Amino acid sequence: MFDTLLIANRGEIACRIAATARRMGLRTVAVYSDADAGARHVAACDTAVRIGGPEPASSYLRADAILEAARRTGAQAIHPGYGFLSENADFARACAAAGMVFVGPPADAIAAMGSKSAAKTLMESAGVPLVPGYHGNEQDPGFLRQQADAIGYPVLIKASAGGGGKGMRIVESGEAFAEALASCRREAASSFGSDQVLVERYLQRPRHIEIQVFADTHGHCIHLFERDCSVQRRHQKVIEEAPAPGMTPERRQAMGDAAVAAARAVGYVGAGTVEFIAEPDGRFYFMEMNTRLQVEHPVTEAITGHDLVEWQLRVAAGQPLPVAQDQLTIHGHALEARIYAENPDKGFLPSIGRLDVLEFPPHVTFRQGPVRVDGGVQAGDTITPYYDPMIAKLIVHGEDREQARRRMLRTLAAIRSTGVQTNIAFLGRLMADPAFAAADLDTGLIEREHDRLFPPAQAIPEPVLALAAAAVLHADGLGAPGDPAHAENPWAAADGWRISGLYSRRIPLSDGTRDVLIGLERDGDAWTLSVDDGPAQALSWRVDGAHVRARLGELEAQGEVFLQGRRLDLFVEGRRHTLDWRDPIALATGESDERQGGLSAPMPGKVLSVAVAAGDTVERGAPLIVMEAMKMEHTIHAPHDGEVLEVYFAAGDQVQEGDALIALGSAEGE
Ligand code: MV4
Repeated sequence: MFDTLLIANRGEIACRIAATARRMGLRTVAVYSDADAGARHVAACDTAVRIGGPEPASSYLRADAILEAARRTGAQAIHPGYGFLSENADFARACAAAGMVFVGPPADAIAAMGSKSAAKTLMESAGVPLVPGYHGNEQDPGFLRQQADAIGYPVLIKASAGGGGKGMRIVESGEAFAEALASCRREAASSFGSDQVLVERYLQRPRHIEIQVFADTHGHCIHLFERDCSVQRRHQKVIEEAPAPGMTPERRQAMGDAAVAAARAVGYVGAGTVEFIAEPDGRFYFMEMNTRLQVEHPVTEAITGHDLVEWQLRVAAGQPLPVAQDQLTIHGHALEARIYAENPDKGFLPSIGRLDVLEFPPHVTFRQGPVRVDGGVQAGDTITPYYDPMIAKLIVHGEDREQARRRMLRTLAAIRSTGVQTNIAFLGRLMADPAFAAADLDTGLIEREHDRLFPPAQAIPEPVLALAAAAVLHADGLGAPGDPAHAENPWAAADGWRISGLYSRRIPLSDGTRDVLIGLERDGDAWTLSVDDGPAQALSWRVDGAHVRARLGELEAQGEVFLQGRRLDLFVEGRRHTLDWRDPIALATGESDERQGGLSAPMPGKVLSVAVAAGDTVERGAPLIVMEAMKMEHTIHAPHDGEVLEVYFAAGDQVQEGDALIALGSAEGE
């Protein structure tokens, strides 16, 4: 076994690899970019080397800088994690050329699985089942149309060099084929540099079932059962689980055998995943092979009891696999949920900013157990636009699926995070969804359950308002006067008035969709609260740290409240409510924050198109600029009616976070 391992990655996976390497007694080397100098993965390793700027292209994707870091620190092995250089055959070769062990498969195996159509040809000859279709080199449109007719519609045209759902076209009929082919070719050429396509029968509601395989350099190749990753949105996995609900021993054996045959056909070594799509009747077809460790590997670790990173390191050091196929069994059921800094109500737009609070309940551990969290960020860290905005993965293990599901629900409700938007509430709704609970899984689940998963905004519940008022009055020093923080406290009652024992103040709050005005009155020791000038109800409260109890009339409420600047995060009955204190000065003048006239970039990115020019008059809500940030499109809309005074950027321009994009004059006086 080598004694020093360099981890050529960041975040959650770098922390996870470091934990196993250290447990095995290895020295660990982290690499980091300028955006990551204070990151958890740096602290988790014995040594750390800076490799460049915040953009992946100038750091985590730089093979030269990583190899130099390995040489300087005396590392003999490099673990690429996932993403970045993990499936880069040239990097695997460069490691070997530099005398380093690449913790992954042989470069030729990576390359063999890199082209979807070549991989399918190879799999066909290895006896691995494929979706009926054509994946050869003949690309004449007439020929491909004949193939599609023979397959039967609907068919799917896919870019041979594609993957992850990009460059695919569903074709419903022969008449629509030529146009779809041309459009798929154009996208394939511009996205992947090759316009080669393949044509397959289109499965309407497939399940995504993948098999974890492992091979060593001694000729052993085994599988560690399946994972079901059907719950996805736009080809991003959301929930993964093992075993797959409804799997029979016979089907498991057939899929496991096919996956091992696939791995053997390319001379595989190390950890890999063979991805299949499956039909409701259980028929399954090879899709692609991922030649690396996967994000969702912890569910397999949970049900098998083995540490897959330890196996990777042993195999890379030339040791045989620690167990044979017949020594593996499945224990219970595991679920993984990916927690992201993103806004499900805005098309899952990444949410950039400082993670002010991040607390997991005490039953959570950072290693294998009933509730495991794998994370790469901690409270105080910033979610930047440079990397995937994952906060953590939550992995629960139960005796059966229902126990695991309940554990997941309970744990999600007990996470405290503030500062960025997260998908935690969405994950909770997904876990509670009847179709998910009944394991009625396929890749269309999130879309089909849309109305249940994206409920319309509700009025802010009264208990939440009572707790908000209590927390504000408490922070305001009512009960703790003379607090030195008081002067800086935006919640301080600048707008209150006192005459003898009487005191009154109004707190304007907004949850982003609704505004509410809390009215508070004090007479001696007695307080009342009214909502939007409705009837006053008696209010009393007690505060213990973040924990607040309040009584409003007959209503008893309790929860945790975090105050940060003008923002109030309340965790009540398993749900987070974020309320902003609306600026009373802006309210008084009828100006909201956006009405200052400037419209700024919410995050760094590129301007894709500009819909307006100086001199145009626009109505509130009109699209002004489309930008691309974090691989997603984001449209900037007019916050109010007005005249475009100036446009500061053109299509193709790079913009920084906070850059003013457009000056919009107010509509008044026109
Ligand atoms: C398919 C398919 C239906 N029929 N192929 C999407 C990404 C790539 N890995 C393969 N994908 C699909 N290929 C045929 N012939 C449906 C999908 C698909 C999908 C597959 C796995 C997981 C999620 C998916 C979501 C939409 C479409």
